[in-house]
Amino acid sequence: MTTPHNTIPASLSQITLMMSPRIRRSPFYEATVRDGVSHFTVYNKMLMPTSFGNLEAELQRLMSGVAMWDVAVERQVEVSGPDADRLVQHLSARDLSKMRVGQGKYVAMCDHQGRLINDPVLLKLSDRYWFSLADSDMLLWVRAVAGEGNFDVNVCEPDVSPLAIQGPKAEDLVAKLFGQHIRDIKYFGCIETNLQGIPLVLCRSGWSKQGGFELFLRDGSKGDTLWELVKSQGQEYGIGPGSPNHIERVESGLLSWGGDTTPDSNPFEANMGKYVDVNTSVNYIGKAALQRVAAEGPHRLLVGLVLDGTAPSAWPLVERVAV
Ligand code: THG
Repeated sequence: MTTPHNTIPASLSQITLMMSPRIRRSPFYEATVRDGVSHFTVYNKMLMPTSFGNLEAELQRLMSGVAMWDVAVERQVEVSGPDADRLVQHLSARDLSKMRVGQGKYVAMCDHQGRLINDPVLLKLSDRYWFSLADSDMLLWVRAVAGEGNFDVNVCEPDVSPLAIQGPKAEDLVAKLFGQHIRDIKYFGCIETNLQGIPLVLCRSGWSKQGGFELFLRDGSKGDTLWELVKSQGQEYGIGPGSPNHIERVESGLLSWGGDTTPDSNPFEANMGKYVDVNTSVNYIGKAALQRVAAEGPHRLLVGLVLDGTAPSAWPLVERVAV
């Protein structure tokens, strides 16, 4: 794996030079710099840590301990108001008629030709929905669709920033922070709560298959406090900083929209077919096109390959390139 071309050198002076509203900082940014972030990428026009300088240790923590990730780049598009249910269904290629408050669902958002334009986790809260997005400009899309269809809704990007706690020891840490009741939260289940007065939504989710939760911080001014709280309570479990890990997610078969997909991919090609409902009475954008793809079968398919053999130990995980 070579260093991606959009990786930014971690020296603070170089980062500061690049700062503008075009590249936003996460509420956890200062904390990640203090904790030694070495690489960033840009996702949803925001800096996302991609390494803290030791990918082997970061993978090890994820697989056998617990890791904390600044994933504030998973921006939310919030939909509320009288027509929220109807608009959210119209935007999602999945039957949401049985979705209850406190549930999350992985949904394909498609355009009218059935192209996959985002693959968010959709959360249904007591009075609003959040599309927790992958890396594409969905605020524009959702507002345009709402406006063109005269939906009576409010659509915004709220001050919400997820912090992921992932790994086999994540549940113990989250139970220590919030109480034993969190062990009953089902996969993608979410509750509106707080941690020492910091407002957040706690969800059993995260972009790994090692188990864990995401803390959706609802007040960006508390990012530093939340980071330090999780870090200090996690010491006994050996917590350390990390980031969405591409070794683990490839081995676990988790989709990276824009990484594994092209602008023309449909959800069947991307192995999201099991989350797409074509035989349903509900209507949504792209349904007719997706019914055609489902009937014909996809023309190409994203597959995983297992390379059988041992890599020479001299192969570095990351190759440094001059910038
Ligand atoms: N959490 C939150 N927001 C996110 C992500 C996240 N936004 C960006 C990105 N990740 C969205 N993409 C995915 C891709 C896969 C999964 C979640 C979000 C995922 N998939 C499982 C699978 O495919 O096996 C489970 C799906 C299911 O069983 O319903 O978890 O991680 N907040």
